[in-house]
Amino acid sequence: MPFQQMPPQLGNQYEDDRVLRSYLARVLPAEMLREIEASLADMGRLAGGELYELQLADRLNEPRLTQWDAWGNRIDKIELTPLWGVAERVAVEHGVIATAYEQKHGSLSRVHQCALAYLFTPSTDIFSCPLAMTDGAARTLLGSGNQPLIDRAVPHLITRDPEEFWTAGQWMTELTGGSDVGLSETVARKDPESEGYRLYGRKWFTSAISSQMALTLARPEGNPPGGRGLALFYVETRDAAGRPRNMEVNRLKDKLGTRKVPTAELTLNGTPAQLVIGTSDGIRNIAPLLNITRLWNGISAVALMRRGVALASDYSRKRSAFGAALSEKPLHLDTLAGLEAEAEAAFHLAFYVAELTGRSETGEVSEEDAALLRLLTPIMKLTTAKQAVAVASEVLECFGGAGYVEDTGLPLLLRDSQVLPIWEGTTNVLALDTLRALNDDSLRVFRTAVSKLAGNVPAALDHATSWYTRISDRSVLESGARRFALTLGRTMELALLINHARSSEESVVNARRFAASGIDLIFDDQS
Ligand code: MFK
Repeated sequence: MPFQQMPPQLGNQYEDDRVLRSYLARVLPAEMLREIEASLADMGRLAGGELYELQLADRLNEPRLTQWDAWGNRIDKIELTPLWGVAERVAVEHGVIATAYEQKHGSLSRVHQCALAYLFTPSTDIFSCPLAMTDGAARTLLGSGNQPLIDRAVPHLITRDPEEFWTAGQWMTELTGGSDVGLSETVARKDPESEGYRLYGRKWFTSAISSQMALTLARPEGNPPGGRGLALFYVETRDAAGRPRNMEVNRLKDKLGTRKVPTAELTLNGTPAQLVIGTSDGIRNIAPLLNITRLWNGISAVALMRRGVALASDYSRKRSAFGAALSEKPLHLDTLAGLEAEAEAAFHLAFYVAELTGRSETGEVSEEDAALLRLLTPIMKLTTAKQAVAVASEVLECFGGAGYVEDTGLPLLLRDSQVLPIWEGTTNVLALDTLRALNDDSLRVFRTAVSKLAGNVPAALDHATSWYTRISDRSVLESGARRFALTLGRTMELALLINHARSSEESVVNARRFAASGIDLIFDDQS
């Protein structure tokens, strides 16, 4: 018989996930875990089975934009890939959004929801993107106090009925920039025929244009330049016949990854829109959406890391070289162990932010925890995103040439991970947001949290603290902001790992390894 290589396989992605299971056993009351475990095992079964198979079979399909019909009518029809259709139904029926809003288990519902999202994400071709924006839109609308819009849209966003479900878009990026949103040029004119406005401008990078509604920013005529002059608007994207409402989809983006996400360039030609909250301060008002999508970014990062590690570990038992399975080769095992440590550290940080987010949503959060959440959200997003790219790259290498070949489905992991440090704020923008959220109080709260979790303050945190308090020159502070934020992120990951290892012995080895993997990135000469 000629040699035939067995491909990697996945089992039930909940049952096989030691880190997820031991984490949930630690943070959830036993009764809650008993209640929700079937929902997690079900999602784990789908993610390791049916959805994964569909994902591999669907590999070459991409969304399509048809701008004109046969008779010259502008239709801008978007066709999605088959997996996206299935993914939407699965997400809705399994409550991947709804769980966080039904709040059957109070603040821990957010943890339950993030666990579902974590299991769902790696087999569903970044359908997590529209879900993240939908979740963020629901949270933003609910916090806006705009009852007519809440009544109109939120039931669709958080439903468990696929027929009723809407996704939401988040249209922020314009040609002037994805980071410096205050430069937005879209203008909002009062609509004399209604209570609302009409939007005119170009949106340059609008993810998941298939959404039924969107939250977007525009400048009401007469408002000053800058972020404060923008206002937050609600848009319903299509009319009853399914045609875009006074807007044109110019083209879909040709991207490195997330190719199943129909990301578009739009021209708004008088698109009807309604103010969500006030006539200014759009950036501040859209921040709740950003903070939820940044949480999803972190959950997606740890989910993709977990998927890579699961595939590489399984493959190591199926692939032999130099006389033994890779799983018996010391250097290969060492490589896998390094990946597992990074992935587990990142996991605990993302889910810690989920816990804090849940408590802030149910009002159970202390002032200190609120400050910690504000600080940790950008830190978590930027740290886990960088880890995801590094882990995905190493995972591909664990497969040798097979990891570089498209029809194994493996390159997708790297391409899709690469978006994580870019969208929702690049690493540098979020490092600067970390400085925005940092003050003496939040730094003190951060240090107290680390010290409680780890049992002491790691030297890296003392180093970061003394660097930060010593620097008075803003340009020096900015130039070191990324290293500073990553040091805080990795320090918190280590503290969370140490804490988890107290109740889960198998995490001890990951904590030891992670501690030796470069926590302190501060560069003193910069001062
Ligand atoms: C897999 C799941 C992933 C999710 C997929 C989603 C796909 C969607 C793809 C996209 O749409 S990507 C586009 C996302 N865009 C960004 O993330 C923007 C990145 N840029 C920033 O975050 C900049 O830091 C920012 C635009 C906020 C800077 O703008 P400004 O005008 O210089 O902000 P400024 O003046 O510092 O802050 C304005 C107010 O907002 C301040 O409050 P006050 O008015 O009370 O002073 C800030 O404190 C507040 N603010 C800013 N960021 C905040 C925030 N508040 C809370 N949380 C934040 N994160």
